[in-house]
Amino acid sequence: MERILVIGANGQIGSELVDALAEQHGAENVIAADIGPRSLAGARCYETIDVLDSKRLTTIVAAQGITQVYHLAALLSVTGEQDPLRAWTLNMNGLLNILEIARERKAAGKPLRVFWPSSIAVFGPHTPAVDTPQLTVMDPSTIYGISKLAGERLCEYYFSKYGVDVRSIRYPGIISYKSPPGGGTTDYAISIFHAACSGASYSCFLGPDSTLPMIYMPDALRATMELMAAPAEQIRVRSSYNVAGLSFSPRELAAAIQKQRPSFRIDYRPDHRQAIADSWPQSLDDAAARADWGWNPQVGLADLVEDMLLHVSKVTRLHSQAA
Ligand code: AKB
Repeated sequence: MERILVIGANGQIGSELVDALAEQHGAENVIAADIGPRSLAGARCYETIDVLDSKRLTTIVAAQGITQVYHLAALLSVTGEQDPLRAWTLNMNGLLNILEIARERKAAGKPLRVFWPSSIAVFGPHTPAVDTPQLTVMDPSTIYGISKLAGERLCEYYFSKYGVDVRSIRYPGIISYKSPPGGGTTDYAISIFHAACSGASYSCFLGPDSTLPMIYMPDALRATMELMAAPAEQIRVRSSYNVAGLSFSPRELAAAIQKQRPSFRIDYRPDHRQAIADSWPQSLDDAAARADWGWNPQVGLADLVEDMLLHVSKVTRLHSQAA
């Protein structure tokens, strides 16, 4: 039986991952944790944790008999640039605290499997932008990307030096409707649906041809859980896996929305986020993830757009009824 701690449970990924894990492992075995009070309804166990507080983390892991940690707390690419020192401290020291606890638990014969998300932000302007390989030039230009690259090296180090069973995915932009994204460069691909569903036009902060790798939340959750469920000997990459979902530009996404909402209008006003997008890949080669643990994306652009429009419309209707 697994006992699972999800740190960053109130965030975009955490809020959905907690439900998916509860379904698989039983709600009583999933402990949701975040720095503030619980922001989502639900009867499962919740702990208030600052991931920088290693003493409290150690106590909770021991007291709850935790066997798996999903450590999702981080500052993303845009919010990271607003306070680089805070981003570095949170992103690096949070990960180090978890890896140290996993090292100690392993030495005590109580191994802890760790999931930690990396990002396409580990790549930079000199990385091949199309079908970006698993192993390639990495010269990130944001503090977020720098912290994720350093984090990848730490994960591999803790695996090869201490045998810590740490696993990771380089998430593309994740598209979802249940909770808002947290300050990233790929957020436009969510805001655009909220504009389309409330009848507004959308002013995009990236240019029309800024193609980026993206993934729909159900695929992202499946990738995360399949990676964590795979036998340890199959996990040959202990830094972080490229995982591709789909790739599209704002122009292509807008056209797909217009097929279903012909009156939807978009204009383009690139701002400071354009430089970040320009330094990231357009598409990823995820052959290693496919070969090692059977990754296979399922959601294409047309299905993603249809599902997002359906669900964001419902949320928009509920909000306007409540107002
Ligand atoms: C961001 O845009 O910062 C994130 C990411 C790609 O890691 N969504």
